[in-house]
Order: sequence, then C-alpha cells, then structure tokens
Amino acid sequence: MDTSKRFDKKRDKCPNIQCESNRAVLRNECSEGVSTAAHRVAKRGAMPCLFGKGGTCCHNCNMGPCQIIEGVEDMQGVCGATAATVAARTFCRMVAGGSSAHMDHGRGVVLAFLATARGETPYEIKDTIKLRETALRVGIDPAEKDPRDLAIEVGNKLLSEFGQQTGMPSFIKRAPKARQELWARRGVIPRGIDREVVEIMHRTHIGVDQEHKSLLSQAARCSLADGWAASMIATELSDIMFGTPVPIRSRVDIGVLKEDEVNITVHGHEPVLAEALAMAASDPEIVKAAKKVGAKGINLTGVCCTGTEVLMRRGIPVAGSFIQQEVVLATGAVEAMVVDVQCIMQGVSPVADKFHTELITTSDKAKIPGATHIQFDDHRAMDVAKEIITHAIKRYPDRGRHFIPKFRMDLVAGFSHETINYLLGGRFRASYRPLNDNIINGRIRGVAAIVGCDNYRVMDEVHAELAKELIANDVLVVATGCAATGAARAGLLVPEAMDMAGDGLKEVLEAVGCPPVLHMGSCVDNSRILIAAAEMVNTGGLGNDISDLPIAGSSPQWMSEKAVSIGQYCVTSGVYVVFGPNFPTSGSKIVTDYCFNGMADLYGGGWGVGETSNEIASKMIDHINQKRQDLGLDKKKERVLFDMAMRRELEATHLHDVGCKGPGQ
Ligand code: NFS
Repeated sequence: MDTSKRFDKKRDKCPNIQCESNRAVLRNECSEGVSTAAHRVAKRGAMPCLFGKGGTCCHNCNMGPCQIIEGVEDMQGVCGATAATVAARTFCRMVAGGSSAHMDHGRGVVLAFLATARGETPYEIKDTIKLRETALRVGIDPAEKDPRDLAIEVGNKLLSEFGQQTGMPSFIKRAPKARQELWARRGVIPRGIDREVVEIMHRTHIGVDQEHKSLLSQAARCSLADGWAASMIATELSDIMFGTPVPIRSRVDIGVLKEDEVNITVHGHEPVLAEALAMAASDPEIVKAAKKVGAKGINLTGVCCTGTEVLMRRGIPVAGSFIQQEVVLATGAVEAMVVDVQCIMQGVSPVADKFHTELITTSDKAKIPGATHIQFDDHRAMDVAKEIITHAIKRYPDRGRHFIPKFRMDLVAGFSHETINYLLGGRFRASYRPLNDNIINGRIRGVAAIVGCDNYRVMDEVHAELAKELIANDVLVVATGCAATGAARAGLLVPEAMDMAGDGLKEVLEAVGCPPVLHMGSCVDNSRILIAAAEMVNTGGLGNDISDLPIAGSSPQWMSEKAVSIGQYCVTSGVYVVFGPNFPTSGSKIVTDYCFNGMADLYGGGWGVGETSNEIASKMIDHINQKRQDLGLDKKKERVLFDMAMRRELEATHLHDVGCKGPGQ
C-alpha cells in the first residue's frame, strides 16, 4: 500500500527522512503519530538562532543574555564583552562539556576495571598482553606480577590521574617526541584530567579570562586531557577487560531487528552495561523465559556508541546511529531500549510510550521522565542485566502492529590499532611499515578520519559521499562512531567496497583483503586514531611529527560538544580538521580566523569548515597533497575529479557487488 499521501509536506521535506530505512519506517502506518527529531527540525525551520549558532549569545550572568554583533559597539555585552571573547568562551565551554563526558566515561571504566581486578564483577582481565604493555607505559614494572595485582596497580595509577594537580597524564608520552616538545613550548600539556575542565569553567565565568587566544589555549589543554588521557584510558582499559577488537563481521541498520525474538536495543556510550547484557542474553534461564512467551530468543542490538562498543568486540549488530534512535522505536518491534549516558534524545520517551516498548534508564547521571529506572552496578552486573532482560521479555506478548524494514547491510568492524598493525605487517613483523611505504610510493595518497555524530540538519548521505570521494582518490579512510555507522549503512565497510577505491589504494587493499573504510570503534576510540598517527610517525619516513603526516580529519555532521572536543584534540595534535556546515565560532571572524589559521601556526593543524561532502573532500585532499609535497612525495598524484556521473556509476557498481538488501529482497 502506498502510504506516502498520508504525510504532509513538512514531513516529506525533512532532510533525513531521505535515509531509506528511516523513510520506510516513518512512512509506514505503524508509526502514525510518531514525532522524531526529523519532524522537529522541519517544524523549527531551517534557520536556528544566528547568535546561538555563531557562539555570540552570552548568558553567563544575569545582566544578559547579551546577543553580540562583532564590530558593532552598541551590540557588545553589558559587561563590555566583545564577540571574540564571547565566541571563545562559548567554544571553551563546548570543549569542557565534551571532554567532561569522555572523562566521566573514562573514570567509570577505571572503576569497573579495578572492581574486575579485585574479582568483584563478572568481567575478566582478557588481554593480559595489553595489560603488560599498558603497565610499562604508565611506569609500572609488570615483571612476575599476577595479572590481577598488576591490573590493580595500573587501575589505581590511572585513576589518580583524574584528580592529580601537577605533572601530566601518562599517555601524553605516547605522542611523538616532537609533539610533546611543541605542547610544552605552547604550555598546553594537561596537568590532571579533571583540573582542565574546572579551569575552563572558572576562566569562562563572568569577569575572568577575556582574551580569546588565552581562552583557546586552555581549550587546547583541556582537549588533550580528553584525547590523550580520558578517552585513551577508556579505550585501553575496555580493551584489556573486554578484549582488544579484531576484524569481525556483523550487520547494521534497522533491519537487524527480528520478528520472532525479544528485541532489546542498548543505547548510549559505556560498554560495561552492554557487555553484561550480552553475557546475560545467552543465559539458559533467560532463553527459556523468552521461549515461554513465544519468542525464539533474545536479539540484542546496539544504538549509538554503546552499540559500536559491542559491535567491535562481540559483533553485535547495530540497529541505528544517533539520528535513528527514535526511528528504531517507531518500528513498534522493540521490547526494551536500555540506555546509559550521552546522546540519548529525550524524544525516545514519547515514542516508546506509543508502543509496548519499555524505556529503561540505568545511570543515576541520566534519568528520563517516563522511563523505568533500574540502576546499574558493576558489582551486580549480571543480576541487573537479567532483571532488565526479564522486563523486556514480559513486554514481548504485548507487541502489537509493527513494521521492521528489510534494510540492513553487512560490515566488517574491529580495526583497533593492534589489528591494523598486524594486518598490514603480518604476524612476524607487525608494523605500520607497509602503510608508510605505500604512502611514500604513492599507492596510498594519505589517510583520512571521518568521525563523530550524525545530525538531522545535514544530509544523511554526507558520510558515505565523503568516504567515496576520498577512497576514489586513494585516501585510506578510518571511521568511528555514528560516522562509521553511516558509512556502513552505505555498504562501505565490506572488502568488496574496495572496487570503489582508486587503483593504488585498491592494489594495497587487495593484498591485505580489508575494506577501504576501517571501523576503529566508538567516539572514545578516536584515541585509537591518535595512537595510529603517532605510530606512523614513529615508523619513520613521513616526518617527525603528526603535523608532517599526509592525513586529515572531518566530522561532517557534528552536533555534540564531544565532537568539538574531539576536533580540538586532533587540531592540538597537529591534524587538519574540517567540520561540516557551521563552525561554532562563526559569529566572530576574529576567533574563527584564529581557529582556522592561528591554530595552524601554533600546532601545525587547524580547523576548517565545508558545506558539502565535495567541498570537505577537496579541502582534505588539498591538505594531504600539500603534506606530500612538503615531504617531497608529490610526484604524479593527480586529483580525480568526482562528478555526479561518477558517483552514480560507483553507486550502481557497488550496490550490485555487495548485494545491498533493500525492501522485498
Ligand atoms: Ni560521537 Fe556524536 Fe553520539 Fe557517539 Fe554518535 S552522536 S560525538 S558518534 S553516539 S558520541
């Protein structure tokens, strides 16, 4: 039945209903009356508040709020604050907000790690090799130590780095030497993890730091406490506890929900709860209970970065990215959505309410009106997980009219730094040497990272289009988070997609047998990209610092403060980073110029912005070409111009090759 006529124009015009699986669900009569962020974007209109958008609305005191226009004297803040000061302050607070999310996540992982080492959780110390390597990196001699004792020492050391007031977090030393020296010269080495966020909140209070360069220097320091400390701690200890990812096949998109099983989606960011749910889902008692209500079993799927965490380590399918969270529920086929922290839209609650779905919050830091709260505790992880699954099982008989679209796509995930090292170098000489050599000989032009959120205000196809254009130009792509999920939906995370790569890159991929877009994990796992970049420098032949490498990064659909913090730690690490539409300081030309050019002078990596995938790709490729030229590697690497005809051709070949599953297939 053609149901499209039942939808009004606003609904159809909404940009991301163009995403095929979202459209299929939202146009199905089962979702009638459901409102998602896509609809709210349409209702709010295309143009958000310009002052807010450009970072020049100051509401830090009760003399305001002041909306400030740069260069207009009457439009300064009541306190006299200029647009540059306010935009820089706003940017700093975004970095602090984003960093704090990763810091609290990292702290939670360390606490779970310590409890695990003491034998108080159902988790294990799985990767003892990585534990020993990590011990050495934080200055602990692992010799002759029992893994549990060693884990306690490592955990306590890393936990202390959150509250320390002087010195520096241990993993800062993983950056290339030249980078550490540059950070020391610029005065941006973080002292303790939490301290840098507190200092931003202090400096941005009314009447404290009023000089944009000084403010942004603290943003740089805080961002390093995120990337090279909190996020890296979260990734490394999660790997030790739950296993370092290796290549693993799975599926992505809403079609991973199942008709005849109890569908539970885990949504949020922290791996601890999702790991417990994964363990409990196969418990014989639980399976028996599911069968008793007529289901064949438990189908655990992921949403957002929690989903990515369990995808990377267990191959659990990802039902949706950030923009799909409400749509997954609008299928009417989900018994429970279990959330922990971050990126959970309040809009999921009313959508769950329209169906038999139970929304379950599990963190006392993140409660949602209308949800059932079942507090998670590492020490009682299995009991809590079973209690949650039992709630879901009870809902299964109440499943009413529902619609699961057939859209799902195969993918290969699991490209940790260790995997890339092994895949490229082989078992006996694991190293980045072959990658560097192929960059030097020109088969690979460079490496690009596509990371971060997806966003209803940006066209859904941007991640995939950007990735396609980069790989066609022999740029190897690494991806994380919702960007990786978006690229996976488009079928770019399977080895067969190498046909879309340029000849040089394809030759390398054929030899190794991996996809042209490598899934490196969740958003905290962007720290894996930092480690990979440092390893490329250490391997030699591509300069002495990260800023010398022919690499670039982009978050083309950024929306969260975390994305700003991630972008800033990449810039502070020497990477050129291009944001998708709108840069958060656009209300001040002074601050924006400083972020784009001033930071490039200071750190060798700066910010950029692009409106379309084509513009973003051009900027990234130009930067990579410039770095190749600076390294003396610029011989004959012509840019492939990417036009619409080429895109269509690639699309057609690709869908045929990887067997895209559309409705009815
Ligand atoms: Ni990261 Fe944005 Fe959220 Fe994960 Fe997805 S939206 S910055 S990718 S889920 S954090």
